[in-house]
Amino acid sequence: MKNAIPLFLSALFIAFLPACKKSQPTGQQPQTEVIKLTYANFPPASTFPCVQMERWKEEVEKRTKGQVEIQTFPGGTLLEAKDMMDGIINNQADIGCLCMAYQPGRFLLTNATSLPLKIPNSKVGSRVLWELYNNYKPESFSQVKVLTMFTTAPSNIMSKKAIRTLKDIQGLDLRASGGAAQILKAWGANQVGMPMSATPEALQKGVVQGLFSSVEVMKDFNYAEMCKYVTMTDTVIYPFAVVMNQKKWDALPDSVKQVMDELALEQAVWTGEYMDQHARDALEWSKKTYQVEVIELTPQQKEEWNKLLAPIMNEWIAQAEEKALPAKEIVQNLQTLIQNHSQ
Ligand code: DTR
Repeated sequence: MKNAIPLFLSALFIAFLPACKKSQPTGQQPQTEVIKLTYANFPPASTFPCVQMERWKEEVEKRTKGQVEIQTFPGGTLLEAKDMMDGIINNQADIGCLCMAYQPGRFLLTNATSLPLKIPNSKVGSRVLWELYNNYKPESFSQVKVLTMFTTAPSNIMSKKAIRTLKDIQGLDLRASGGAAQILKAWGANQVGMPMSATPEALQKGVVQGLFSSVEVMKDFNYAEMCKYVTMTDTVIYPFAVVMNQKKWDALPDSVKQVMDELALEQAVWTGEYMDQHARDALEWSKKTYQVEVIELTPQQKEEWNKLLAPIMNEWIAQAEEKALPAKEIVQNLQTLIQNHSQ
């Protein structure tokens, strides 16, 4: 009986030893949990929206030292083009990349970047769009966290038949979306609207005779095989956004939020530079690989084509004023931003 108490205490100590060990790792930092996020995109993996997605993923994983892991879903495997915004709001994916032109009314303010304002390239376009968004913080993005924005390079006509004059484009079935669609109509084409992801089939089946977009798609979608002509109009850009579910964003540690916020403008510029270079490369590749003919318009022709676009601006202003937006001020702001960033 005399030894019972120390014996009992030693048994108790031995029993609790493993538990103590678990809660006090010797000299180790407590392991932070890995944050796993999903990122949805609508076009195939080889296209520029997905190339920028992979770059952003890599940078975030590197800069958070592995605290964040991002699983990417290209090709509409998680969310399709037009479902992107609602899919992110409803948390079907944590992050999503969307093309604003596919829902022109929904993203009216930022789609002003698709007006014929002569944005010279994607780098300028991306900076202008990001600044415009930050200046006005449009209602259409109020339910999500915006991680970055960027634009395409200016649009050109890729077609199965040569388009050398305005006469050649009359009544031709050409594909475009959003602001660019208005431009095709103004030139007299029969504009057919659909997201880029639906275009390869439409071209193959002959539903459309060509499309209006930045020309990197000649290579990335192999359109050069079917579209043997590119008419250089260098008109409007298409704006894109990368958005995140608000609750998922709110739950992130401040250090991770800081990494993503610091990456926003850098990513816009990176994507702009990538797009501009890739558009040039794709055109060269198309000429070499499929003997694509690049048709340049004369300065007089350019003037004639541009003249037809004047009413588009007034239509957008009327539409925006109807929604109580300071439309003229927005256009002025855009013009200033384009000028500043083009220098
Ligand atoms: N020009 C727009 C957007 C766009 C340009 N290149 C790609 C590649 C993949 C998806 C979309 C886009 C368009 O015509 O849809």
